[in-house]
Amino acid sequence: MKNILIIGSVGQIGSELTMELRRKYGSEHVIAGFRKTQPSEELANSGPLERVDATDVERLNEVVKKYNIDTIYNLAALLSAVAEEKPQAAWNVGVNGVFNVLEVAREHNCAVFFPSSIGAFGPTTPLDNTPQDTIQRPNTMYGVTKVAGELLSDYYHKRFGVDTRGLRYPGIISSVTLPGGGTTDYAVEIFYEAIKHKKYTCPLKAGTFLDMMYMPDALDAAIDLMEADPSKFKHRNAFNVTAMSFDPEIIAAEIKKHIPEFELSYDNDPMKQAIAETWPNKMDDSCAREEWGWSPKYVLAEMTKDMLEKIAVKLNK
Ligand code: AKB
Repeated sequence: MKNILIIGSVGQIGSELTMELRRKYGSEHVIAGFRKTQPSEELANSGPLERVDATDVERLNEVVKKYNIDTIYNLAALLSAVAEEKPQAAWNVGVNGVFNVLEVAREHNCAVFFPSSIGAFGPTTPLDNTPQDTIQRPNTMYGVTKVAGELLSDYYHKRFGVDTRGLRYPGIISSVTLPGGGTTDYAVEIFYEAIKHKKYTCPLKAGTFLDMMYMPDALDAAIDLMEADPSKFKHRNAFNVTAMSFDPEIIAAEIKKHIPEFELSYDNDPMKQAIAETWPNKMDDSCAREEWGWSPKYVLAEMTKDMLEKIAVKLNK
């Protein structure tokens, strides 16, 4: 039986992953770890909650021992734009926190999931069909922490046999919890503004292509990877995974099919634009497909329809 700890259970991915894991493994086996932000009622009422901070190794040890944890999903991180505002905090959570989690996992024999990102690539990476194994020289603090996390995860597996596994997530589009301070956030905000005001002002320029994925696929990717038979792995951490690639014009055109009056305008955010231009236009995720059967279910059309329906219900529109 799995006993799972989610660090960062109130974040964009954590809030939905915790509920999905509770459905799958039973609520009492999935501990929602949170730091400052109070968990939603749904999260709080559906299973155990613990205050855990990846940067506090003693507390981490205590919780892992208390619940006999065997699997840790470490989702704590500052997203790319916020990390540029607070580089020291981003390093502390994204590198020291990852190190603490791996140390605790080594001591207590836990498997660890680490979410890396398209942010682990940089200006010298091939932007089209970005290979699994390629140049990684990111020029953002977020990217630096993600590359460090990938390497630390590989190191702990090779050196100590810790069962580390991870993905390079693209921008995640979801309707439950808003992302906070990422470069790809526009692809979520556009849906709220389309429903509320039938228009959206985009911080990224037309022609800025980025990989994206709908939340149900992001959850499946994490859970399927953690359940996969490792005998087929040639890689282990940091699998490229993607589901779609679009620019602001393409997603706006898809929204217009449902809301014909929808209008897109631009007000460029130079920092987000500079970050986006160093990230892949589209990753090659064939290693994930071959080594553990990755296959996304949602492409642009289905994702857009589902998002518009869910956000309309959420906003009572
Ligand atoms: C961000 O934009 O910072 C994240 C990511 C792609 O890792 N959504």
